[in-house]
Amino acid sequence: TNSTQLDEVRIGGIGASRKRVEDARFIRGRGSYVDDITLPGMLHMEILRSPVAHARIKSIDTSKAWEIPGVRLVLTGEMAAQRNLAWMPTLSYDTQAVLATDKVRFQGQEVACVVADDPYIAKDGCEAIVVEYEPLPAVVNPRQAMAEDAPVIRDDKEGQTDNLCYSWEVGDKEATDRAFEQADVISRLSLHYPRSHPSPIENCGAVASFDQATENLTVYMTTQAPHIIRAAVALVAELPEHMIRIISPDIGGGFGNKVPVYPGYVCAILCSILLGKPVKWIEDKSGNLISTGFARDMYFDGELALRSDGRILGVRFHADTDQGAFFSDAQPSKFKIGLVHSAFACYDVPTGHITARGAYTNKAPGGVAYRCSFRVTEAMFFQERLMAAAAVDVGLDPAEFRRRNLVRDDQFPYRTPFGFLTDSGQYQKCLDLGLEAIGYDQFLEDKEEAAKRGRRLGIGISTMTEPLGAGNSREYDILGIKMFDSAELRVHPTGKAILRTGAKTQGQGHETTWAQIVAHELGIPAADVLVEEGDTDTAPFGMGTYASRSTPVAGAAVAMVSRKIRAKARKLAAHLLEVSEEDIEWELGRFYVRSAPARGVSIQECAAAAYGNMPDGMEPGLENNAYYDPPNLTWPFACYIVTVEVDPESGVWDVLRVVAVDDCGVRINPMIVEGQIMGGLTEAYAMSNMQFITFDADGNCVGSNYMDYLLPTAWETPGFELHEVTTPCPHHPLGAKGVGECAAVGGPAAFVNAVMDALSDTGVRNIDMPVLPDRVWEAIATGQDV
Ligand code: MCN
Repeated sequence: TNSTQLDEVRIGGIGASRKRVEDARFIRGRGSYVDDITLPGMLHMEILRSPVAHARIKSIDTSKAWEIPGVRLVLTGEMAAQRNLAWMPTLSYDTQAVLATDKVRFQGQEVACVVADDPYIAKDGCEAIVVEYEPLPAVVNPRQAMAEDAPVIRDDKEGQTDNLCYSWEVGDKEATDRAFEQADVISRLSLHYPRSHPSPIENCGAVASFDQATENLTVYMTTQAPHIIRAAVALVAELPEHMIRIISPDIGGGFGNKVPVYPGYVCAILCSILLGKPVKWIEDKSGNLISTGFARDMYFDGELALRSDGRILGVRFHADTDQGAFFSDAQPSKFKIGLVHSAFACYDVPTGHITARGAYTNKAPGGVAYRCSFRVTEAMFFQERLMAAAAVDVGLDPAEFRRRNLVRDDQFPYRTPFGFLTDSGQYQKCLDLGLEAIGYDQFLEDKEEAAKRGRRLGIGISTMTEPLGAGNSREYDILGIKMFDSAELRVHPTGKAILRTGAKTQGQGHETTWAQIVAHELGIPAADVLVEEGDTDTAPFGMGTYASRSTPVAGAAVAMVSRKIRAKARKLAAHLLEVSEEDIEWELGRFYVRSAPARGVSIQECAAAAYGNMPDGMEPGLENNAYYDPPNLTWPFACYIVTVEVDPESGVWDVLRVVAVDDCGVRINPMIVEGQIMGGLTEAYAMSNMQFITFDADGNCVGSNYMDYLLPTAWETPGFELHEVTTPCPHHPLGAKGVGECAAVGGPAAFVNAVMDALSDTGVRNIDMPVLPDRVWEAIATGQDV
């Protein structure tokens, strides 16, 4: 065969389950992470964190720290303030103290930092700092925080006289109230989605290097969004952005944890500017777990208005969110994104109304978009828990109840109850496939049979769609800015290529999949395409990787830039073949003359011509870039079904089977997609029963270590049975939809619904996550919600 007949799978195009090229270095321990960066003369920074959650700082005595040999700098908030750098930018435009001065507002808050010759001296320096705290009463629950007599936590904010962070409502209240008046059945549920933490293997860290000669700043940094961070660093460093280079090297997991700006980054940059030396800061595990990037912590009360045949007439709910001491979610007025996009979006619900409040508390800032767009996980969990409860209330089988309400294929494009446009899907087909795979009817029989012998089996379903691909300017106006992403492709004379995007992989496999898109569009073998991300000096401007936006936005840009390259290559081919462009046909990797198909040139031959044999008047070279602003979000759909057995004596529950049906449109690399789904399900399983982080009345983080906040290993994790439905996205150039977070978002409800189903005869409606054995045992013993 010649290059013209290369089959797409063989060259590693779309649909090829190509092994991840980056794994070759990861599994050999040859990845290069921030902590692997060593620069000449580099110093080390440690952070002193507050041991208490709420206290006035009476004094900070750093004198003993300065006396330690090898200590180069001890930085406090007051010193930062002298450089006008007391505050750092957050996503929400809230102001967070880089280092606390007047008060500490959560346990783990950064109070001072020490730079020294090695990290151990820096740690000794931190221990030598004496801080006098005068304890203040702490508030650790948003509803407590909103009570009249609660101490005001953010008294540093002008005009802030209570702990209310924001409140908003969306939807049609009147129409929704009417729907509830007309309802045959009203089904209610209240629950708490607990605080959780992304816990990537690699903690946050930075190596900041300010060159006093050129006044250029280079920061190696664990960030999911290098270009956005560069804008924030420009503010902090008071340098123009062309003098700042952010390099995000290999990242050991992000999961949303590495989107925000954290005080540690800012301190490292400040210290490097002050000292004129490279400064490395590597966060430790406990620092990461108690203070960096919490998520969730939302209380829901809601209800569904139902007709007796099970059709939903309307939905309304209220959500109270614990924001922690600083507001690190998206901007308040835009906070609705995510939650409102996704709530009941997969169901045919005529009307809905949501109210929400956020409160400041003495906890570390919450609100990181942990493997979800803002608050989607919470919304989907509440939705699917309420759906399960409503099925019981209306006397329908939960699968049948969903089938009656899921948006039908012929309803697309479909406006969700809160006004967003979903454009494609086969929801019923996914549900049916899931039911068939799990052997639904047989399981119900087995369950009944087992019950006769005192065994408790349960089955839980969760179906959902979510908006993936933050990028669309109209439908997803995040932070009030337009979003997009970018790709730049340079094909060398040999036909080998280098591709750079504005996204930043943290383990998702972009180095593999972006090359597959180029292979698909140009017929260049994927192995001949080198993918680079994460360096603001070389990569085109982009918005980073989170909210599963990379395939929908950056991936589309990769296709678009490849198509631009192909258009120029076509001109080169016409020149080489001495025919007009109109007479040329394209097949994977080759142009040929329509009337004489044997006469053709490969894409590689065109590349060579671009650098020496181009037609007169043509600009040399074969490179281009593309910026892509998608016309809509992408809307993947998923159906997760879990079966469990609960031991009534101990409350322990075992997962029997997990079936997942995911429709993320065209899969670029099916194996990577499956990996993403398995990873998400693993996190969903852990959230449902392993991860316990709570705070005592004084705001101390209980369970601030990995003995209590358990990370799932292969040992605990159940097996997953994955199935696929493909409904191409109508507006994505490749028909792909995002997938990175679906299973983490939709999974938790399937596990909890399964346990609740096993307890269906007890009258218990809800057990809050984590559904620990003692909670299950108590629920069975008392017949009460836990
Ligand atoms: N993919 C595909 N076909 C599709 C959709 C996706 O082949 N139809 C592939 C993509 O090309 C990419 C991967 O699947 O290699 C994930 O793509 P996408 O859904 O676009 O998500 P992102 O790349 O934007 O990743 C973000 C998403 C999020 S929001 C979190 S959080 C998360 C996640 O991905 N964090 C992760 N998965 C993670 N996986 C790892 N290993 N580490 C993290 O930190």
